[in-house]
Amino acid sequence: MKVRAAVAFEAAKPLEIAEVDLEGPREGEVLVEIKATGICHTDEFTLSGADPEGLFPAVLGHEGAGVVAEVGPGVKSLKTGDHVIPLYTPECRECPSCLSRKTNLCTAIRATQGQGVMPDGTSRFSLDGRKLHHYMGTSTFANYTVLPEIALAKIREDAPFDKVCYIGCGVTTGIGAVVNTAKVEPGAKCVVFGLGGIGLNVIQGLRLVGADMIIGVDINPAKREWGERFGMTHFVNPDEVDGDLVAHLVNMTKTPADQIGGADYTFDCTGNVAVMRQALEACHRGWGQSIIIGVAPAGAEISTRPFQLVTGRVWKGTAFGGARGRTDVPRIVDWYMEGKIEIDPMITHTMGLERINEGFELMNQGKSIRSVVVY
Ligand code: NAD
Ligand code: 022
Ligand code: ZN
Repeated sequence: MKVRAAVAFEAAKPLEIAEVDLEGPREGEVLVEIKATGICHTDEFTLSGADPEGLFPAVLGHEGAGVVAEVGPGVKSLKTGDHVIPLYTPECRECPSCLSRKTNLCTAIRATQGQGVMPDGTSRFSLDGRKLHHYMGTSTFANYTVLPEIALAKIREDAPFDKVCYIGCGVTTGIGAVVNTAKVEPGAKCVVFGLGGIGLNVIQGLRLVGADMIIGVDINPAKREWGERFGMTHFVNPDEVDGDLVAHLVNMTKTPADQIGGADYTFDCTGNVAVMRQALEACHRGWGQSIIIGVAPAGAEISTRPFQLVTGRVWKGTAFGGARGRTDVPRIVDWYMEGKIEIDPMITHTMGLERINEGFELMNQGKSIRSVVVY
């Protein structure tokens, strides 16, 4: 069939809207009509050419929501008309990783997903007979896409596509980092570095679980208001701190009863390795945990003195908020529909596919929290 897609033909060039060919679903695959998709940093990371594993030409996009249009042979858990969110971290429930219950990083289709093809090694997308690569197993920058059944979460039908698409990456990553990875308890003192589309979701996750102190750190003063909107209790602009930022944060968390100070949990939502070090070192001696969410530039390294870990601070990372997509994503959609979490105010821009490059510009200039393309 002919579908409308924003195609990344080569690195560092704008996306081009084109009519491309999409083959129907094969064994275990599902054709989905994408209704809306968010634009996220990883799409830009790949499009810019900075991603050493980026493949071109490709149909990018990994933050979508839509409706099942057709199921291939052997598909049991989905039917035509079901509402779904694509998962760049699938959940097969059969591989050693899924069975371990210790990680959400399903390995069932990992190799082919990284190679930009379906699990059988071929692509469903082409243009004038030339193969186009899939991206993160999702390719949501097209009004129809094909995915493996295990890479789709079935969601309730009253959820608005133009909002819940954000649950396909940013919302689940931020809230999941709090709930699944850190397992933050009520009363905790927390610091969130970087108040963008991820950090604001960490903040609302911390509010949800009843954290006491939610300190937001951002070099952009406009983020104070944004943080407060979602539950931040204190704001620190590193450029306005006299002296050392880490010492300042540790001081803020001190009490008469605890003169050591430090956060119970910190979150890096910047992708900057210098910030990652600050986030670890702002943790409380003996138990503080720092969660790395930000994706650093290719080849970047983190460092700290081992003493920081010897004295009980813990460094952790998280992919997709540690969420098992088919199990956890429908619950997060419920939380949104029940008013337990907010999404609408974070979607600062909505546009048609023909203006998708403007969405990338807004993100690159730091002018948006989230842009959503509606088909
Ligand atoms: P964003 O650009 O919207 O937000 C980043 C924020 O960090 C901005 O507000 C910026 O002002 C602030 N910042 C930059 N440098 C800073 C510094 N030195 N100190 C304090 N604040 C600083 O980005 P986002 O959409 O929120 O994404 C954040 C990161 O999370 C990215 O690296 C993204 O790739 C990553 N991410 C990871 C996962 C995962 O599964 N691990 C999923 C989604 C996104
Ligand atoms: C999404 N991300 C950043 C912004 N939006 C993002 C990027 C990478 C990962 C997660 C979220 C990630 C962490 C660990 C891995 N990935 C490796 C997983 C594994 O090897 O099992 C990751 C993922 C998908 C892809 C590449 C890296 C891909 O499909 N190309 C989950
Ligand atoms: Zn993303």
